[in-house]
Amino acid sequence: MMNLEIEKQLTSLCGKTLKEASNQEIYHALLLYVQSESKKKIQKEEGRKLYYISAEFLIGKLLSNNLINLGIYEDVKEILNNSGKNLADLEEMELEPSLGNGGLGRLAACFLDSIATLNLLGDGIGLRYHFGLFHQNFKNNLQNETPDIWLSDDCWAEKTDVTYPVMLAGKEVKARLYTIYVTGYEGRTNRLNLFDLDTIDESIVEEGICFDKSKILENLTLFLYPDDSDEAGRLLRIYQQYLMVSAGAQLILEECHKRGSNYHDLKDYAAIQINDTHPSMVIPELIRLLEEKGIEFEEAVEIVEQVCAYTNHTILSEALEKWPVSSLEKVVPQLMPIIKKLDEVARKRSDNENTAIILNDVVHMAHMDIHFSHSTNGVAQLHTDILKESELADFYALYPDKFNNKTNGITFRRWLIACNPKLCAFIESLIGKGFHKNASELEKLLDHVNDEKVLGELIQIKKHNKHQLNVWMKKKQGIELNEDAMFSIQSKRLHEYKRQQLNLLFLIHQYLEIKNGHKPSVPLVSIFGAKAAPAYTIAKDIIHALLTLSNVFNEDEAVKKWLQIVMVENYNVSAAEKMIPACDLSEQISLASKEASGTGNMKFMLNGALTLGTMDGANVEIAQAVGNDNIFIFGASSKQVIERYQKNDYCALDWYESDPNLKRAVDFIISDEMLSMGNEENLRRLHHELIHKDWFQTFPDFNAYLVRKGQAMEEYSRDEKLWAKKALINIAHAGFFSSDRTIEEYNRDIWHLH
Ligand code: 26V
Repeated sequence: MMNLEIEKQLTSLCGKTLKEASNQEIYHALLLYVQSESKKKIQKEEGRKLYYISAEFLIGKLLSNNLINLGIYEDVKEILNNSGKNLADLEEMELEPSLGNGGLGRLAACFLDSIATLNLLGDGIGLRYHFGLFHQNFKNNLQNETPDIWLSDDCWAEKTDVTYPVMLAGKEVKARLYTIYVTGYEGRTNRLNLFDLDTIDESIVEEGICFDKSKILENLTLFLYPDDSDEAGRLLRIYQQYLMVSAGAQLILEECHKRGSNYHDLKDYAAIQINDTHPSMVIPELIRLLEEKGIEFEEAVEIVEQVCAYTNHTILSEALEKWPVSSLEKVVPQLMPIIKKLDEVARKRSDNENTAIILNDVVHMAHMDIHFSHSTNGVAQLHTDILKESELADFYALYPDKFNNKTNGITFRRWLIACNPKLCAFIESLIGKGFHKNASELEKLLDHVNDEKVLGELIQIKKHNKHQLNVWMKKKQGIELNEDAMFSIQSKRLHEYKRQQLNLLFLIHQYLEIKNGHKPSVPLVSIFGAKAAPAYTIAKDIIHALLTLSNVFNEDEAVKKWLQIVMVENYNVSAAEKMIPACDLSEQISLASKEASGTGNMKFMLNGALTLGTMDGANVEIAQAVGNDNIFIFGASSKQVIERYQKNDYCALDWYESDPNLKRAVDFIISDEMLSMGNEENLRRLHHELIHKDWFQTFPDFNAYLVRKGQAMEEYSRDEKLWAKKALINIAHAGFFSSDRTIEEYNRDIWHLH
């Protein structure tokens, strides 16, 4: 019945039968159909409403996800099959919106899914970038960047005729609202509100991702996070952020007013979550707008503090935004008097200079957030503890009640149901479908961990997923994977603190051991997915070294069978959906204390990979959940690392000189083999950086990493059933890492919706 109705609608939208229609026409019809079905699930707005403001929403492709959430995925698949069409082909046609850099943006997308699924009233506010995070390709073993195109006629973002005036550097521009409907799993529909200017000109893009940064009206939303290594780039970021928060704040006030707010009671109508410091200007902007409505400064400050809450996503000081007063004076002169008054208020609240907002003519955005919001949260227990004990200790002393932890989570709809249909169906056959909405039900799997048949099936599913990844890689990059090998995957942004270079040193060590006749217990395919920021030289050198090493292995017939490095080009959400289900060993090897949470770690665990990791971020909570027998932990603790930084006595050269294995691996980077296939400049720079800086302390953890990874490989090769049992235990304990749980906690402790 359902099928007939859907088919009728699709046929009418195509204007011809599905058999006759092209894939493009069917895709378009499906988009319209899904949008109209989603709109039917918009509910009346009652009570307080959440606004999640974020410069990034890494939503990924939407077609399958929306079909799943609307409960019509299987129906549509069948209808298409009956007409000789294939849903997977249509999925391939969708251009992926990569409107985020990594974890922070993906988290925002998972949260929108969970908010709608839990039937909570909450919209996102962000920017409609014309190009997402750059497209990465490899040429001569180097990363190249080109624009990432996602806008087309078949785009999920609907243009509206709603606009808001925004003053940028004294000139008024018109921010236009675009809407993407966000439908929860068997839940309500909310909105993702994205702002843009009509004046953007895509033709000003020059070579690669370069463009004239001075033409603000033409380039403001052209790219996600332009390079901020020069003044124009930094200014552009302020322009972007202000466009988002000013239009967003006007939308919030307008909506609340329409629903009956007199502004004095704004807290009864709105909760605003500030995702990192990118949207922090919403605080002074709201105060400015409330003053325009006739509210006194003191009361406006009070209202904003009741409404706003702030999430911190990193302790890395270079990532905490601080804007020169002179830049803000230029772009947002209307905000500076307010920020100065807020600084005075802050200085009255505490005479500790460290908690001031303006220091040496620089505005500390995070400081403003903590003073003038009612909640500051970290994103994993360890991260929150570090914020309280060290990074933000002065603020914690001032506002102990504002601080709280909200351990990140992921949506199981995308990261299990959609990306791993075989595993999902198998779990359903064992414990039913309850876990779709109640993730803790996965614990029922614990009843099956000693069932040989179940473990056998789990092994088959992993084999199938590895095969699928192989097929995909062959098609995409012409690379063939050894399916009988263990697949270890490290996929995340390339950053020294995440330590892809530690993995590189391991691979070199393994290679040299094989050359010396010491075969590993199992062949290893080491897969990477990682984009380096275009201006991040060392990160690019690490990519170069990995690609070059991969060539060295491939050229060596004896080694090739045992060791393979695969760099997946342009790692994005779609690539992650293919890679994660195929993983045996999940590499989460950041320097302890540096990774605020990580969310890839959760995705891998849910898909039956075992974690090889440091006691960092949410790894700590994963270890607690699964127990030490079911995870491979290694390396220095966050306490040791923090102490080393405090003492400032870490000397990479000492470690290098005192460990022959380490020295051998590091020096291989500039060996004849490497230099004959790679660039001397890149390789020498990396070698030098490691020996003389190694800022993220890979050397002290090198041996522990070798040993632990060796153990993991040995266990994997010795007893596949035992490995599968451990994988099943990981899946069973993944429930805590559902973003539904995270959102329930945000709502319980911060937003108080319903
Ligand atoms: C940004 C930058 C910008 C320039 C210089 C270096 C640098 C280093 C790190 C960052 C990250 C900023 C915030 C962020 O994306 N944090 C990530 O948030 C995720 C979601 O909470 C979390 O899982 C990741 O651990 C955390 O790195």
